[in-house]
Amino acid sequence: MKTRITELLGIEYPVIQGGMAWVAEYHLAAAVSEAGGLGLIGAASAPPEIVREQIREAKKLTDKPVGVNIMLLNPNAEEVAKIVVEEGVKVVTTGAGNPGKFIGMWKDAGVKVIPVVASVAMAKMMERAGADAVVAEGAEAGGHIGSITTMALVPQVVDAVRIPVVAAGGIADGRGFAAAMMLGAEAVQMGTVFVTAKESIVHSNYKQKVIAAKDIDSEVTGRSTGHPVRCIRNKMTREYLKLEQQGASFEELEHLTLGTLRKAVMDGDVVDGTVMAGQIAGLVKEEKSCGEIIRGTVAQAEQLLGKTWE
Ligand code: TUI
Repeated sequence: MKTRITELLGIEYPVIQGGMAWVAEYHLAAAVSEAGGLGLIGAASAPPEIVREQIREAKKLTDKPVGVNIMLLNPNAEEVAKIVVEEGVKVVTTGAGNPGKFIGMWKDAGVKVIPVVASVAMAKMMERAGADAVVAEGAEAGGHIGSITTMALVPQVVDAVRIPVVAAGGIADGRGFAAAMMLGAEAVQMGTVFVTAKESIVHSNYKQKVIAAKDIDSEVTGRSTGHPVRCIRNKMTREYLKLEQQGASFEELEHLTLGTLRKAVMDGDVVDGTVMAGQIAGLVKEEKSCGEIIRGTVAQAEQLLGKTWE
């Protein structure tokens, strides 16, 4: 299955795993890459030296390319940006901001650059800055999101840039994959479904929360702070939204969520923790291996599309 993305990245299937904070560590990333997709280590807010270790551990598990996602709200983003070059990482994706100031350094080092964008304007800006592709992520996605849906965003980004576009947000099977291809995407990025992967180290309480979620079980917190985050409804989101409605300050709201994603992912506290997941969680019904997820998605899409993207 060839697209400009499989060619660019040297991967078998046009499937990228989201660079999810705490979730996207080296076991998951290596398993996705081994299965023929592109696995990503999510640097999130991890200390830079931990990211270096993660990259080295992933390389012990697979010879295939594993990328790194750099979360640009992280005050250490610049240091992480340099570490990916030092460690010979072949592809970087970015989220939650404008990676413009790092793109030159990465291109000089031969690193492929794929910023995640949530608008046409940002996609065009990234193309001008030298990005190799963009991920157009719709507001169905989990975690930090923009405001436009995948269905509306992807074709508009496809028409606005010449570089290949990866669709993200609301995709968890071959139907979503096929739909993304019909919108003009050349690969998909999936997050939520990989949270529940057998190779994912996420606490089983978190996986079960995603598996049990229905279509309407996510909320968006932080709209008032400028950092909207989609997560599954629980005691934490109820408290957050109540405070937000009462006009709580940015600091108060930040304080409430500090360390709560870690608490859910690592300790399995899905009551007071933050359980980030996309709206497609309702479609995710069981734990599968990364290979089963990727091959199942691609096989279903192939049947639906009759390989029309070749
Ligand atoms: O980055 C993500 N998803 C994330 S990051 C994250 S960690 C976090 N936790 C709490 C609060 C905030 C972040 C959890 N999930 N997805 C990619 C993405 N990027 N979605 C939207 C954007 C985006 C938004 C604005 C990209 C660029 C942008 O540009 C604004 C600017 O700087 O001009």
